[in-house]
Amino acid sequence: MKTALITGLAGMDGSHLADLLLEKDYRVVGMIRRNATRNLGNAAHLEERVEILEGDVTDFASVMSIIQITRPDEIYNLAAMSHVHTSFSQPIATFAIDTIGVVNILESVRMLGTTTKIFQASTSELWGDSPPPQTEETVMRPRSPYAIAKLAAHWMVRLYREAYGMWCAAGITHNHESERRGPLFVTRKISMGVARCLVDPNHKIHIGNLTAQRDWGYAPDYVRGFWMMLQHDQPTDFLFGTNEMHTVQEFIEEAFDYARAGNWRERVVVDQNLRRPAEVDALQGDYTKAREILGWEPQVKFKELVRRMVDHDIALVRGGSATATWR
Ligand code: F7E
Repeated sequence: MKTALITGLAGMDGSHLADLLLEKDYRVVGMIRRNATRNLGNAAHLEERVEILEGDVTDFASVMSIIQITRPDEIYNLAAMSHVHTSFSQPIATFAIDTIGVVNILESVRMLGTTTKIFQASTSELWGDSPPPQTEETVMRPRSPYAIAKLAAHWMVRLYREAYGMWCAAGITHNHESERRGPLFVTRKISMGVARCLVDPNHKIHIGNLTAQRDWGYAPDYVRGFWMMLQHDQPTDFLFGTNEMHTVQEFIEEAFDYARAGNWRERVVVDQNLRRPAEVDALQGDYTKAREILGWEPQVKFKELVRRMVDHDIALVRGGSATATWR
């Protein structure tokens, strides 16, 4: 039985990955941040099936001791401050979590001298304003504290691979979403907002900009790619995307059409306060390398993704458990 250590277990990707690895008969250890109250977030349904250890990626001692105690075959570093807009107001915390976090893992494994394979979650935000479509070779021109912190982490992983021959690699993921997505990301904001519009004639959805273009895929497809990367014999970085690009407005239109929620223009308010100090306009991931080397393909594309998220949130609203106003 293989052991996997997942940092960020309670997040969207962490919980989907744990679901996958449990199906594959892994022993799954999840690291979650210390808190006065235990909050497993998206991983609440896994409480009985995974080992939960409290620790923080920014704290070298806890990272080192968790790796030493659990002796994982594979580490998936998914813990991050992942909200790009927030990174502008919290650049230092973002650097601590998103850069130092992976260095703590790399250093621990290097010092322990184990053969542990390490997966690092890199991001399409690394490409910033490099024009689409992007590939692994596209020049990286990051445009947020989040992206710059992740870029440093990305290069650290590469450095440890080249300098010390360690098995570590990054998955450079374009936007990926699911029914478990946090409500402050634009897709979930829209799917929850549309569901709310069906039951509340006065509800408005506040959106920062309608024209940004993203390559939106389905998170369970992407975590399958992370696992496939670590089963490959060579450590090398892979891009995960769907090679499609849609505007925020298209996501809104698709969601309103599918939910039959009426004219979206009467419900969406463009709110300048939600604009970022610097925006990344267009991201589209050419995933040829992952397809050719790993045999990876995204199963769920744009329309199906929108439908799944909207269906889920309509069910939540109708069940009465999603009554908050999301902004
Ligand atoms: O924004 C625009 C926003 O916050 C998508 C993270 O997982 O993917 C995610 O980062 C786009 C941007 O995701 C609102 O300006 C308009 O252009 O859903 P998002 P993100 O910033 O692309 C990458 C790959 C990651 O690595 C990140 O960790 O939508 N947008 N109006 C808005 N975005 C938000 N959140 N809220 C708005 O009202």
